Amino acid sequence: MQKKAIITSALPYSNGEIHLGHVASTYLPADVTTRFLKQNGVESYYICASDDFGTPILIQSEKEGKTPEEYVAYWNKRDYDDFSALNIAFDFFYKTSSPENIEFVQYVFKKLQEAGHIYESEIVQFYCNNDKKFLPDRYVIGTCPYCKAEEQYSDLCEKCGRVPEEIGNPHCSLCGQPPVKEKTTHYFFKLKNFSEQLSEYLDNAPYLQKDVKKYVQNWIKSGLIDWDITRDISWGVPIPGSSGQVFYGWFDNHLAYISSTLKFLNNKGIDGKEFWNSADIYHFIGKDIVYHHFLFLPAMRLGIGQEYKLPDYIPTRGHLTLQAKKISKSRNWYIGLKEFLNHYPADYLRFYLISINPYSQDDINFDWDAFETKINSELIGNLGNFVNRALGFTVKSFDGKIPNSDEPDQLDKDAQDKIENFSKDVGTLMEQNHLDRALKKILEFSAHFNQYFQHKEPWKKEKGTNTCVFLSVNAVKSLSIALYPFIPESAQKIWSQLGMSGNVSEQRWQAISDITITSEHKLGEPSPLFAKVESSDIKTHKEKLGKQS
Ligand code: B3M
Ligand code: ZN
Repeated sequence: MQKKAIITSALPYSNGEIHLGHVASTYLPADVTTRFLKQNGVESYYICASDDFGTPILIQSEKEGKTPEEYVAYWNKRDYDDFSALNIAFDFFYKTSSPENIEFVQYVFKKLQEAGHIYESEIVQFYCNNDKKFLPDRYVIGTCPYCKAEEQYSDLCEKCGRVPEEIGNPHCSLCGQPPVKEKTTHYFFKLKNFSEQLSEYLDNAPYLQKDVKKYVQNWIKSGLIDWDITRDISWGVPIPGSSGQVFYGWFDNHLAYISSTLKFLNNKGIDGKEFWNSADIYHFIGKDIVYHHFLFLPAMRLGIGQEYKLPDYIPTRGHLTLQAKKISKSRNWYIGLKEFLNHYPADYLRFYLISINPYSQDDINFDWDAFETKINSELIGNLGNFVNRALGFTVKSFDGKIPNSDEPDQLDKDAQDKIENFSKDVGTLMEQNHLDRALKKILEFSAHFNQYFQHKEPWKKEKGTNTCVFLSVNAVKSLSIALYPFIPESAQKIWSQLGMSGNVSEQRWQAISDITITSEHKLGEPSPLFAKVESSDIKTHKEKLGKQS
């Protein structure tokens, strides 16, 4: 671990509400990781921004009778509010349409141009005579030339993840008519120039996932294509010296990782550039944007002489399906984050999504019944039960005052070992990005102490009761700190019920393994942490899916 870190997650388009699919792959893992790094004394900042530019946003704003500026301002705020309700704690949430980003994008373009990585070329662009407009990117649908999947966007095949050079059987996504071709002059970024350097970067980046590196290396081997970075639309970062054209959204959006960080840090009186270059850089993404983050983004940074360092970590996770079916907004097969949080606490969603989400590109599935079982049996039956039992018993039998421990027996010694090894056991997995396994370890710890409590039978008030209470209360303290990155609200509740001062967020990770609650410490007021998930509600939620609201 470096002493500093910048954490970003894929920038949400300002074009619709955040749903569970977004949260699972990027925002939540990034938030848990940032909280963990902060607990470890790493000066870490979680930076994000809304992705404001592009044709889809322009068209949608027109449909709604708003200016694009008004339209993206609405979604920027709405997304931020929804994320906050899930306790996604960005240090800064900005936007790709900020003056700072626009200036930075133009600066990067000029540097790339000076370095010879940009050229101009007349191209023929799809144009729809029916809709009277150029049809960039998503506006043309057809067959992927590589994997032959049909009905793919011309700028990204969602089946094989590649960017087609030329799509087969093209048709307009607005009206379905085959488009005609018109001439226009565009700038191109020489991605091809970077094949060797990119390959070397991947080979030498120790923390990038091996399997992702492998298939990205294969893409490089089979030949990269230069990127058309111009768009004939009005909503975007203006191309210097060109009238009316703007940059392609993927040219400008990832630069907002840097421009937003600079703005935030410089405002704090920190030299942003120096910080960036001496920090670990994390970009959390979903697997559909691997191409952009493993090739395009590093190539652009290489192209400006690594003025800003390349990512150390690009944690890439799979897609979320819902009840084993692909999420689709148009078919109402999705769950909005805001809607979900009207029914259940943020920590329920955080707990469930992290526990089913491995550090891999495997797709994961949100299942309402599995959610009910996880919450009721693991979060409540295991964790909630142990915390409530240990604290409740201490209050009832010792008036909330921790007793002095007496001579430990073997069970006590094992329990003490568990506490002493806990921070390392969980911490190692966290450092390796295995958040799901780390959470599992925490549950095992709690289950162990549930059994320990059961075997020691402190309610009999025999010899050994004091030690059992002493160690159990300390185990609750360890749990509170260990759970903080995952379920911060509940962790704070446990902290308060323990009668501890300050906030659990301020505790160092290492303190998990310190037995610091000593005799005479007085507990706070214990109360149940969680309410059960009811089967009847789950049934209602399931019935609602796929229906118009
Ligand atoms: N706005 C959303 C996506 O494709 C896109 C991410 C940009 S990250 C620089 O998932
Ligand atoms: Zn059309």
